[in-house]
Amino acid sequence: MARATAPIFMRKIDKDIGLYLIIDSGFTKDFTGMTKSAVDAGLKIIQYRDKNAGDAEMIENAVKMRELTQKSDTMFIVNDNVDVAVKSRADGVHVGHNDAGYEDVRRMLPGGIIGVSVDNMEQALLADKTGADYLGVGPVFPTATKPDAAPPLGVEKLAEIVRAIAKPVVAIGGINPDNLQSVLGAGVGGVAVISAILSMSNPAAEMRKIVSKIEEFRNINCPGEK
Ligand code: TZP
Ligand code: MG
Repeated sequence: MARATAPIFMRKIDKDIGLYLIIDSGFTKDFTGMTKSAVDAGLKIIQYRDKNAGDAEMIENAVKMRELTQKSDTMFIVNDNVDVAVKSRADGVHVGHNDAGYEDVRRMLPGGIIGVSVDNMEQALLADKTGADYLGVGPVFPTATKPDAAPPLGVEKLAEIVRAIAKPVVAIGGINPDNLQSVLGAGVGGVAVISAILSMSNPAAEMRKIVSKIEEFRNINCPGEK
């Protein structure tokens, strides 16, 4: 269902995130096509991740992605670059646990959603205490997408973090339709995916497949919760 008016910086994140698609410039340049597919698939969040473009190019792409998500229920998050998030009027920004203090990010993006990447319990507790709105935890499994990522933490440690943190947790790293169930079993609210969607010949079909697998899992394991 489309929102009548989606106030900028007023969307709140709830725990049931489902598939969180990261549209990464290392895999696609079709930012608008992927955004449209994500909106059509009913995703609650997408993220624009671009490690190569300069600010001007990122802003240009982000503004288009913002426009396509604005009147939908899909929230739009920018990776790393708070300035791009502000200028594109994104719903929020996703930063690393050792990026500039979230206080500064909060000041630049008042009311915006701040996601923080963590790879262990200590970082998770700190990010929770210092005001992250949701945590990205991973890599859960080995992944070639982020060569400088920490060693994979596995689903057991992921589950421990989920139990310790009241905020929404999104798992990331090497997640695909085959291992999805084990990640959901750890109790996460969302699963962030890059390569298992964007490297496929039909990314839209892959999005729908993962969305329906998540729904199937929830119907079996959390009946009555909607
Ligand atoms: N942070 C931790 S792992 C990762 C990021 C950005 C990459 C996830 O990509 P993929 O292709 O879904 O493993
Ligand atoms: Mg980062």
